[in-house]
Amino acid sequence: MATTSILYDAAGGVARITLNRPEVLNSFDTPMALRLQEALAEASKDEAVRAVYLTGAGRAFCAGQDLAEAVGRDGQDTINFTDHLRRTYNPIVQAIRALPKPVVCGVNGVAAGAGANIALACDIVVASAEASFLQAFINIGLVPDSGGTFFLPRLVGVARATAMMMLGQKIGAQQAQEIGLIYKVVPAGTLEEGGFGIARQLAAMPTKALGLIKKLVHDSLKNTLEQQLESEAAVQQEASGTADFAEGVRAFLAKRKPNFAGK
Ligand code: LHQ
Repeated sequence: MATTSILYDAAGGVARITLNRPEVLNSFDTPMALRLQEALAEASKDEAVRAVYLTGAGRAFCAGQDLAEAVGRDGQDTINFTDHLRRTYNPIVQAIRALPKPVVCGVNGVAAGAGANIALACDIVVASAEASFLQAFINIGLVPDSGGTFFLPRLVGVARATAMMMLGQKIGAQQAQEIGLIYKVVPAGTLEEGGFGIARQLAAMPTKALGLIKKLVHDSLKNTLEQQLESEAAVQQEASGTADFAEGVRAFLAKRKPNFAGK
């Protein structure tokens, strides 16, 4: 398996994962998708990693499926799409959502097709002003996958989601922020500070509680208010058992800055 299509670097509490096939706008072939799964698993199990930062090399974030692999250069189907999704993108989206640590996506350029939806699966999405989001699927006669039909209506409402998926037009980063598709747009050239900086900041925060917030937010999408209140009550008890809660309270009472260990 090629290992360079995904770069992985863990330092200072942050695992930086870089999609790295810039010559094809970081579009995914199967080895790259499998390698991303490995990278996410590594970030999940490494206790020294307290936040993940996902970004792309070169001018794009990710152009989705490598279409040359999907249909072959002669335009003939070479893969079964159901099997392919189950083996590649679905586990990626599920791994991002299940990872008990915050995942920040730094969208450095165009995010299209499955690439856009992998970005939207992340917990905090920061985009460079020159980035864009494109539900490209319809432009080649496909339907959105990799969670697009789940994330988009929830993020921007049914009207905008349907239009984005049906019209297949690029949404600029500024507009993406305005409609609530992403957290924030930062000036071109400042993603390192504005995106990676957020991952670094999160890596010094109470990791267990961050993971629990993520779980509560995701559970809320399928719960009633009553179930969610119960869930909060149970999860709060869990948070109160962490060393970081003890440290947070101690620091507050001593009027000093807390030093969270992520435990
Ligand atoms: C690419 C790609 C690409 C290969 C740019 N593949 N080479 C799941 C299940 C199974 C099968 C199907 O798919 C899926 C999930 C999906 O993701 S389906 C959606 C797949 N993605 C797309 O349809 C997006 C296709 N790309 C584009 O629309 C454009 O390239 C965008 C809008 C992303 C960027 O446009 P430009 O900035 O104008 O760049 P470009 O089009 O000139 O691309 C630069 C190079 O990258 C070019 O190669 P070349 O050799 O001419 O320099 C493209 O062929 C290559 N490339 N996307 N997905």
